[in-house]
Amino acid sequence: MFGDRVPADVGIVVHEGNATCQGVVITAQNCHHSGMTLTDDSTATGMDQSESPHGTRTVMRTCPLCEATCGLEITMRGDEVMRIRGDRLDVFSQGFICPKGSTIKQLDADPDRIRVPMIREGEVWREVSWKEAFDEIDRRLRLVHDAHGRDAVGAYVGNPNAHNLDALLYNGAFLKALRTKNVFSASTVDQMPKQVSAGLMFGTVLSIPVADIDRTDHLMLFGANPYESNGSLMTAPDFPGRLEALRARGGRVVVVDPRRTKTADHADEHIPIRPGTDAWLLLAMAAVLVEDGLVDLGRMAPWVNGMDELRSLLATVDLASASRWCSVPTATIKRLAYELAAAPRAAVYGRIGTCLQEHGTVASWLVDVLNILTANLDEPGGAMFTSPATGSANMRGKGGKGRGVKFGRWTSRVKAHPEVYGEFPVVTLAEEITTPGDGQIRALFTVAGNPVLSTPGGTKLANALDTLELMVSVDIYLNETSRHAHVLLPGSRVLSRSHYDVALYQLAVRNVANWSAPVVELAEGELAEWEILLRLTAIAQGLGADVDVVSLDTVELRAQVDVSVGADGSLVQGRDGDELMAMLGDVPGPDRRLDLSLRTGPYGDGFGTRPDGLSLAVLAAHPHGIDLGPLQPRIPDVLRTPSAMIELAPTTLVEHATAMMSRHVPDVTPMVLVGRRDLRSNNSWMHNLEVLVKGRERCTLHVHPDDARDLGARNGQQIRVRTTEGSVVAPMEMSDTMMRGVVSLPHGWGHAVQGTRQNVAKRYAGVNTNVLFGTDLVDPLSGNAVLNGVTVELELVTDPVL
Ligand SMILES: Nc1nc2c(c(=O)[nH]1)N[C@H]1C(S)=C(S)[C@@H](COP(=O)(O)OP(=O)(O)OC[C@H]3O[C@@H](n4cnc5c(=O)[nH]c(N)nc54)[C@H](O)[C@@H]3O)O[C@H]1N2
Ligand SMILES: Nc1nc2c(c(=O)[nH]1)N[C@H]1C(S)=C(S)[C@@H](COP(=O)(O)OP(=O)(O)OC[C@H]3O[C@@H](n4cnc5c(=O)[nH]c(N)nc54)[C@H](O)[C@@H]3O)O[C@H]1N2
Ligand code: SF4
Ligand SMILES: [Mo]
Repeated sequence: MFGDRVPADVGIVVHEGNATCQGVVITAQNCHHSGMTLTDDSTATGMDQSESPHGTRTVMRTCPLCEATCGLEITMRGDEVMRIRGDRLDVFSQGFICPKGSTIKQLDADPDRIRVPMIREGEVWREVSWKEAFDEIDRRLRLVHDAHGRDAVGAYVGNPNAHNLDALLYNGAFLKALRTKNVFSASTVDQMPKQVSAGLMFGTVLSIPVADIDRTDHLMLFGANPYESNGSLMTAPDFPGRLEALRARGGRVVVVDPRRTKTADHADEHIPIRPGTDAWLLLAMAAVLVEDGLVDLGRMAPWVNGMDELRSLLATVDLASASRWCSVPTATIKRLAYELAAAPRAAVYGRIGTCLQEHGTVASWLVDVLNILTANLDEPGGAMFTSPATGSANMRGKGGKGRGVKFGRWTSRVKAHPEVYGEFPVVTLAEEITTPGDGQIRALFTVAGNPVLSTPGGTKLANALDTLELMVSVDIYLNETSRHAHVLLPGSRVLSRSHYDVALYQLAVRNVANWSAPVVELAEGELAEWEILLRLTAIAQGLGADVDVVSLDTVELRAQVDVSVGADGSLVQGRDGDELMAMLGDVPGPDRRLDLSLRTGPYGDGFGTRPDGLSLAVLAAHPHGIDLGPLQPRIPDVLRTPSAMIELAPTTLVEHATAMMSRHVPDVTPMVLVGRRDLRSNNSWMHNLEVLVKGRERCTLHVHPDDARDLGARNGQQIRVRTTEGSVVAPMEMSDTMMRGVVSLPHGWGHAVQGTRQNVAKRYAGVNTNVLFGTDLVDPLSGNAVLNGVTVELELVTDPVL
């Protein structure tokens, strides 16, 4: 049955003629690019690489581990990774690499990585064939569907999906095939607030302006620490180097964070802020701009809707109480506003610190309000929209106007959370599993996610997972979440996949395109991740476990071709679908889908109508990527709002901000907890690599020295952190980087759990900070969990047993 598997490494036919194309002129319908810079290099790609005398070969590959999309130069001997270093010729990252980039070698070789499908019976895992695994899923899913209907099946999609071409191109169909309302993802413990504010203001889910970091004079970062995270919702390889260059050319960097982070240490100014109060600071700054006549809408003036509503809101802002909320002096607030207005080119950027809080959507909105009020939106050196080569809803069709976004089209069963972009907040997952009634979740798929460690109420969720009639995990580890599965399907080896950052290039600080060929073939018994997902799709559709997925893939591709051919204004409008199918080839998998979207995309070759345009073949001939140039102004074409305007003051946001301001400033400020990231870590899942976790302990509680003194605690002593939801005990690390009254514990730890197969992670277990958070605390506008600024009690643990 599975003999029909075709290795994913033979997909691309490189057309010789394209290999030397230079200075391609773009005639994209909604962008004004001058041309592509091609670093032409015929030391070709992936599998085609010629062997050296030592039997090694060197291949280029984009790192799939974080959002920075660094180019890697990988030396292989046969099937084995010998060495990984930064690709100095990569058009975007130019050789930059962080300590994680090279650990794909260790990840690939990790003996704990799951390679064979497994079925769990009680506590015992049995290795099975793919056929048995899919048959078992099909059988049990049918039982659940027949007895309880479609909504009895849920799905949780985790972060690595955003870095995996197979998942990016095949998950959507799988989720759709499930025909369930119960879809959850890591987005609601991450960036959902920004997606909501961007959707409301500009009309699509990823119309998120990024700071034009390479040209700006003044950058304000709220709740982001790119020196550790390498950036997020802003794809900028070597973010630290770009910040340093900004300062070297005389620019200014200001960091707003309750902790004096490494990024703050390298900035011109650090503004400590009380966690969860960014919305007050941002509102106050906007109010100063209006009050003092500093507003300049610049080129945006004709495109801005809602200035009067915004003015009315800002007129109610009381600077003094805003200052008391956020602990930033009024004089500083004023100065920050004046500096922002005075800088020739400035950008405000907010990230996880501004999202994982009750006012996350309002804060995310206000970040862009400041960009607009200071004439920095859509201007070089300001906050700009990327023009990616593929995948972007704001590059498709006729620009300037659209349907906009709608939320709350349906609500969750137990707590009536509104749907946002088709998903429910993950905080509600456990109760949707445990609360009896119609629509109760009885089967769950997790795809590359570890919600037991990553989402609030981890213990509750773990217990809930044990009550499921069917749980299927597609994962590379048997970990804190997948150990609850009945069937574990191993995700494929990273190096066996091709790679293209369909998602992250939509938020890049330059327009770039880079495709990586698979480096190794799938071994006997391995299945490509796209094929796993497609087979699950077929099962969910009721087609059974034995479907010919290759034919199914072709049918789906044909449907996509037909959409393109039928679309008004498409580059291939009216063309013969058979002809395009023939040009896409007959090798199934993500590459021909990508090829279709590249060729019909804004820089595409239109299957011959624009011979100098992009196609997969062109990318294949440019293993270091293609630079499509600096960001370009895109207003009004980028807009997809029904009004054809930028919505500066969406009603729900104004209402939330108004309600927020009616609250009284608390007299006493309790001790609160925030998270943090460490350069050598990656959420919950790279802790099984000794090379990353060895050395000093990372899962420590950072406490300001004065707070430590009040506790009577010395460095290294164990502290119990308690909330109404739970408690953990972690060693204290005294740190004057902390604001007083704020402590910090990283997430993704807590590996001392029975029944997992992560031998290294178990030795560096740490504790799960997410057991401290309740599942009722959300930003109501986005459903995002509140994981920063939560009240905690601290206690020195004197009992040595604990
Ligand atoms: N308290 C607190 N909690 C947080 C955060 C915080 O700041 N504070 N941050 C949140 C954020 S931003 C995020 S994105 C979430 C992440 O939440 P999740 O996505 O749920 O968690 P990860 O730790 O990224 O887990 C990724 C899973 O994918 C698996 N995996 C890795 N590579 C592959 C692959 O190639 N194929 C397959 N099939 N599986 C793979 C890993 O083994 C792991 O099980 O955590 C959130 N949780
Ligand atoms: N090394 C490493 N890199 C990663 C990851 C990782 O786990 N490790 N995860 C990746 C993922 S999934 C994501 S989403 C990105 C996240 O990327 P970033 O957003 O840069 O993430 P952090 O480094 O957690 O920085 C968030 C900062 O917000 C601060 N903060 C907390 N609460 C508040 C608040 O209320 N207001 C303000 N202003 N600041 C606050 C914290 O102190 C912290 O310094 O990183 C990605 N990159
Ligand atoms: S910064 Fe991110 S993309 Fe770059 S090497 Fe490190 S993990 Fe990979
Ligand atoms: Mo994230």
